[in-house]
Amino acid sequence: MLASLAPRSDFPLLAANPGMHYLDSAATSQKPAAVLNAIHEFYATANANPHRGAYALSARATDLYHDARATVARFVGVADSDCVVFTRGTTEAMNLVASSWGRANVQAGDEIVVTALEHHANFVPWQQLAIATGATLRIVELTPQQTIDLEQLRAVVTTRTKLVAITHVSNAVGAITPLAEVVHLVRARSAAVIVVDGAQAVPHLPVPFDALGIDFYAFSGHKLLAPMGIGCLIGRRALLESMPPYQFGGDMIEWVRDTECTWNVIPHKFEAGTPNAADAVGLAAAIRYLEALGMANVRAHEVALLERAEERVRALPGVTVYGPPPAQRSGVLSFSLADVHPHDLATILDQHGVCIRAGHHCAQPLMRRLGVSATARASFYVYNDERDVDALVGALEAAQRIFAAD
Ligand code: C6P
Repeated sequence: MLASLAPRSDFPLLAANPGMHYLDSAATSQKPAAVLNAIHEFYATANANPHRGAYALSARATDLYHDARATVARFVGVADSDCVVFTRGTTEAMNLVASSWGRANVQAGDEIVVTALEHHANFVPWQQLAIATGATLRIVELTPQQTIDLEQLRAVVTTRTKLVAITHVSNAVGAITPLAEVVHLVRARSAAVIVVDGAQAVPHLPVPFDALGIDFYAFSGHKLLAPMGIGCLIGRRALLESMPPYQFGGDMIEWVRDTECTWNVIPHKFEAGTPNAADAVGLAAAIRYLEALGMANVRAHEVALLERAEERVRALPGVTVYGPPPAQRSGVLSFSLADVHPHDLATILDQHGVCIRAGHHCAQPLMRRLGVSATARASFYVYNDERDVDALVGALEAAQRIFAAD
């Protein structure tokens, strides 16, 4: 019996629901008490508006916010913590780059490269930027195992390419992109800026931003045990410094004159308004929790669970599993069951206490290429164990019996 990596008792929601098999961590993860307590502690002992007060309480809030940024920088391999911009999540980070860097640098005749594997958050901002600027959107197709076709990428990237937007890990099928190869290939052909969607990677894999040599990287806290509403854009200093602000208001200015403004330094230039300091502190607590587990252990645990789940799910009649083999995926098992609509399947599984996501997973370009409108997706994380796999398989068998009787 494969035990969970993190004790279920660390997670109040799971502890309160012993019969629940939560297999939807790719949508959002459950939160350990350590994270909930850190947020409570911020409001109970340090609540003041960061960067605004001359009094000690405000200085404490500012310090905690600053420490949270330093913790993120350490976790994702960024030496210069000023290059970490807090956002609401991956979606806002991508929109920031598209609106700020994109509007300032992309024009008619340029090309923007995306892939057919992208979540809408890393597809629609670039599609809309292309429409607004007259640039051409080029879409890299996939291999039969739903990984990015690197030969296609090689063919599509040229000196006209201004930006390449690519996912580190697919949310819909879990495929991991070999980023080092992508960077090598893009750099050899163009001066394009490389933007990476790390929403499904940072919770599961060690991510060394500086060593990867990419330009922008985005992720969401809520998928790595942290609260919703906090995430990050990481960028190279020179790029961030060259970019115009994305939103205007408090904290992002240096001087405001009647007819013009000058801007604060990075990262503040991109953090207009009162920051989400409490959730940044929660994100730092989540990172410390994951660091204590060890990211190599997190990865090994997920692969072990995924291999067991996949072997047993594949053995069921009428099952199609999407994506490459488990060793090339994060903790995602995306599948369909003969003629059963994934939404019906998810509803039956819910009656057995098994929570999975069914739908297009905000990846409609991929679904179109798969020739389906939706898939069922089970996703594993540190609190899952083999009993969750047993429950998933048992519930799928029950669903098959119901549909066979119809
Ligand atoms: N994917 C899923 O169930 P936000 O909503 O900004 O935190 O993250 C958006 C996002 C961007 N990229 C990838 C690869 C993602 O997986 C997500 C969020 C969830 O797959 C909700 S649609």
